[in-house]
Amino acid sequence: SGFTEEQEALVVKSWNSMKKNSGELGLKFFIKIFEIAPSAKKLFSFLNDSDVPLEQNPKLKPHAVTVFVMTCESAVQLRKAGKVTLKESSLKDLGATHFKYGVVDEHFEVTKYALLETIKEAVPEMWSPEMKNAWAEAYDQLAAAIKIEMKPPS
Ligand code: HEM
Ligand code: ISQ
Repeated sequence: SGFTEEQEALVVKSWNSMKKNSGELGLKFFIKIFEIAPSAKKLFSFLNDSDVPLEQNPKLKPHAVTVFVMTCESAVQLRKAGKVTLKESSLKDLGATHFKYGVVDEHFEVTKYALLETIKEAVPEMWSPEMKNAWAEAYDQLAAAIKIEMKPPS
């Protein structure tokens, strides 16, 4: 039961194969989110504050890559500890930031779908139902941990 060593290996293996193209991957990830939920663009201050086209925005790729890296780390934590073990202070910060920018449950769903689609297209030769489940579980648990802290800062 819980998150297995095999599941962790599926996530880590696919991430190791994807990360050399992480910039391109991050851009694709963002574009997928905005295709499904165009209004989500408004949430990101660094896109609104900028005059350059989306794909040239210097902050876009590093931001998107962070979500991949954190989901991969979540997989490692779930296997080791059975839960997401981000520092409480960083979870509080993440929760407060996402609350402040108006992120809601539907955004988490769209982002999950876009993440899985992006991985499927990046490593088609590795992709399997088991790999999809492993990434989905790691993402869901990370998202749940963030959502618990999504409230006004106290
Ligand atoms: C900011 C991670 C889900 C929208 C951030 C930051 C991180 C992060 C690390 C930077 C925090 C900071 O600057 O203090 C994650 C992870 C997610 C997730 C790991 C899922 C497990 C989402 C979703 C949305 C979203 C679903 C909405 C589509 C934003 C926005 C910001 C942000 C709008 C602030 C960007 C800005 O500075 O303008 N996220 N995020 N995030 N995230 Fe997420
Ligand atoms: C969520 N939070 C921060 C950055 C992101 C980049 C791409 C997709 C989702 C994100």
